[in-house]
Amino acid sequence: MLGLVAASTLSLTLAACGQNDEGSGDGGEESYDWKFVTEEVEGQVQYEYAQEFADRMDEKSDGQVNIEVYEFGGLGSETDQVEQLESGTVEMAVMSPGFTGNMVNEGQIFALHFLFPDSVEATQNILNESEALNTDLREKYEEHSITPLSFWTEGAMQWTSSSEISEPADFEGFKMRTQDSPLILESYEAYGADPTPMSWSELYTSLDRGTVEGQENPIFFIGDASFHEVQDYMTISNHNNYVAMTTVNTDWYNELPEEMQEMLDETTQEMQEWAFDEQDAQNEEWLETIKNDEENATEIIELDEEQRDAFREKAEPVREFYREEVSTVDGAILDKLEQEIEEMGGEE
Ligand code: 6CS
Repeated sequence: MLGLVAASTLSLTLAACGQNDEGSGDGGEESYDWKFVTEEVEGQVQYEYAQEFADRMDEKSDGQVNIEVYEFGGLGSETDQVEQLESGTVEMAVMSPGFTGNMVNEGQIFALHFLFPDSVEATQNILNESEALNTDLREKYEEHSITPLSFWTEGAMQWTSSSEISEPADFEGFKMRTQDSPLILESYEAYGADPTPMSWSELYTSLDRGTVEGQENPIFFIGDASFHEVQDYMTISNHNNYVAMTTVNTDWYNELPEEMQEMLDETTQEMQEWAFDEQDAQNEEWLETIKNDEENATEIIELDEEQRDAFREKAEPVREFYREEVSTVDGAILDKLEQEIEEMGGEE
């Protein structure tokens, strides 16, 4: 009887780690079945990232680790996925901080416009090296059972719209779709816009019907999700970088055997370069495709520095709002990040 209790306790513990004692790996070794959910679909950066991650883990572990990758949609909305990771229903997720905006206040730091350098490469270096993000912000997420193992860019963000946007006044009363984060709303209110949070699964139809008039995203996503088909303008504003996080459930991760944790960490680090190259190639390719799509002509407006400065000026007070109204540590993480950006900043 005791043996039975002990055995079932062990298998419960193992199941909680996505770990099977029966083992399908070589020589009867333990095997691991993990779920990895993404906010994007096949072909898009997050999904391809997770698939590559799964392949590398499979190879390194000699088939012991089996990661099932989920496209966006199958497991609910982006915020549903945040809850699934938090509760441990899924072990791994690529997550955008915008969808944790109502949970991890400090994570909204990525909503601040004109914070990171203009160069995507310099931004990625900061995401790799920053202690403010990789230590301090990570701890804030861990209070909610979410461990961000890495931060990586999916490219510079641009605006698409049904009317021209080249100066802040063009945003006056403009119905802007955003992710569900109070600071993203604040950022667009600072330009005079009327922001509405919604899942991207509803965005094509909402743009088509005029429920919203514009949105922000990296170019690959604008093209792959066909938003340019239902928009007339794309403004190259580079007002922010789209940052994604590779996240794991904190308790699950902490309870993994050491060698599995190391394999995960090592793969996460290797994938930083892969992700950079993937977004770079996809963003470049989609820019050409959008430019050459004569059936769905999109007017591309490239903002010059003076025009960007006008937006930068309006965006500046949002940092104070973050410090005073959003941050639970009086903006300490932002202060540190600003200093790191200054030190590592790049092109200026
Ligand atoms: O705009 C969005 O909500 C989506 N954009 C990207 C680049 N990835 C997933 C996210 O949900």
